[in-house]
Amino acid sequence: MKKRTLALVGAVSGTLALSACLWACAPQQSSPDEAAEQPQQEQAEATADEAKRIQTLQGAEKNEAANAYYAPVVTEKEDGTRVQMIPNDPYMWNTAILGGDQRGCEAEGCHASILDATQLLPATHPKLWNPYNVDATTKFCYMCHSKALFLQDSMHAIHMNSDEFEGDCDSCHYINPKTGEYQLWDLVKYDTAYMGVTPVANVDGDFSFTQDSITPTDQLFYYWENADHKGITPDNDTSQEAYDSWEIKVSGAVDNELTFKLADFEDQMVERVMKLDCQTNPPGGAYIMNAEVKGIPLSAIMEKAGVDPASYNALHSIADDGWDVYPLPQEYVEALKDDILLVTEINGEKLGMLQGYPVQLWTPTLGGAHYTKRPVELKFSQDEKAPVYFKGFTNPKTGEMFNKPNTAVFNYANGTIFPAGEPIEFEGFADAYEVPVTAVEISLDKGATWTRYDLGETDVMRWVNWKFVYTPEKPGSYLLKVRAIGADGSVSTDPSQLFFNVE
Ligand SMILES: Nc1nc2c(c(=O)[nH]1)N[C@H]1C(S)=C(S)[C@@H](COP(=O)(O)O)O[C@H]1N2
Ligand SMILES: [Mo]
Repeated sequence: MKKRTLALVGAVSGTLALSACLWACAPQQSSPDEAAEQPQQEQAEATADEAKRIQTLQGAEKNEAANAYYAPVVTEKEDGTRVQMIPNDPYMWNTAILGGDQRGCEAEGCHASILDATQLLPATHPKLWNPYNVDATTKFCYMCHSKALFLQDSMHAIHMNSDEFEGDCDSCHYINPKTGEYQLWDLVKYDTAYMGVTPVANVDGDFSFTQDSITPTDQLFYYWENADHKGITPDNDTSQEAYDSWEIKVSGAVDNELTFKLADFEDQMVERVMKLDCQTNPPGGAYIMNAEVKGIPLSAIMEKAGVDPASYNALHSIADDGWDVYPLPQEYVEALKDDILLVTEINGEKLGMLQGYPVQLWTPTLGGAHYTKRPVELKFSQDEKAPVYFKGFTNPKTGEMFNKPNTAVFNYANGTIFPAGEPIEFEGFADAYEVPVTAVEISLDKGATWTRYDLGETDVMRWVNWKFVYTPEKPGSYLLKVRAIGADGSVSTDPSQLFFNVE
């Protein structure tokens, strides 16, 4: 079994794991030359020999050898963070038996990250990245691929038809011993499969929150899907000339059709702090920003064009890439026209190319899909069917909201090793689109108990940025879970989590 051998090589040597990975999973790489392959082969044989030798041992001797050989791997990230992805356990259950290092998308010899994997597909795919260092999971995929272009279909076909993939069902799946259900290993390993996660009931720490914090410009997420859904990231002109000449037409059920330039409304621009929460921000994902924005209120434009509230039921914002996917219903426009902005600056600077330079329509509290980048036309129309707006994503299997309320745990990589006895500052967001978030709840025992932190009244125009300072009492592996409560009584159906270690 080639795959097992590779994985064992990876378990004992990071350098060898890398060369094994290129060989196993990157078809575009030329295969390593004979000379380089030779010592690797020997090493693989040596480690396979040790596994065989352990089988022949008994008692304390076996324990000692197995504990050394199957100890979970600790790696060091570029920034010096030490990371251990698998909890320690006295039976080496997690490694020797379950083979945790050989399972999941980022197993030894497989994908460096699932974000990169999307770019290896034979079709174009929107580029994704992980703002606030929040690890991507397959939940990212599921948000778009649960109603069409089914993930199950594509992932099974691509892996089973691949010359590189040498795994089996167990590589990606976990068969739940209680229900018999095939689950995704990566999504359930800490909750269900692994031993050695220390539970702390009714966890207690220092909780605080703010709605004033601003997403640093280098952490502003971007998402380009384009009207054709092919997701090719554009390379638009970001010159002053492009800004000065940008024209937006106001059309449809208006008294005066007009075309304006951004500078025409310079005097009427306002500044706000507002959030942008992607409609398909996955549970635990950080496709959200809270930014200082400057822009033209829609009400100023509507006044100039002369819009009669009774004459339309939809506002289409049509972009130069054809984006006109999510028109706004009349009631929403009329209620929020002073807050809907044509944004020309974020955090005191002109928009970046990825944010839709020179202008993006901000439709506060709605899903990010409504925030049209590079609009060229605002059309007030009487549509056959009044449009609906999107404020979070429904799980098609359960009918419950996937990401409303939603939270994420920022900054720390999964598996981070912290020093014992020192406070850890966890941080993240909580948001529920147009529903105020009223509480954040934290669990350190896989959701058996939750400690509630009430927020009082919060502003739906902004995110909730929470902080939780916690000092773990003893060394071990832990699983932090965070969920939020909405003013309508809703509770996150899929809490965010961070696996971490203390030594
Ligand atoms: N023209 C255009 N506007 C667009 C999109 C797009 O693909 N094209 N994507 C939408 C989606 S789904 C989101 S979440 C937001 C993301 O905005 P940002 O890139 O500024 O974060 O832009 C929206 N506006
Ligand atoms: Mo989105």
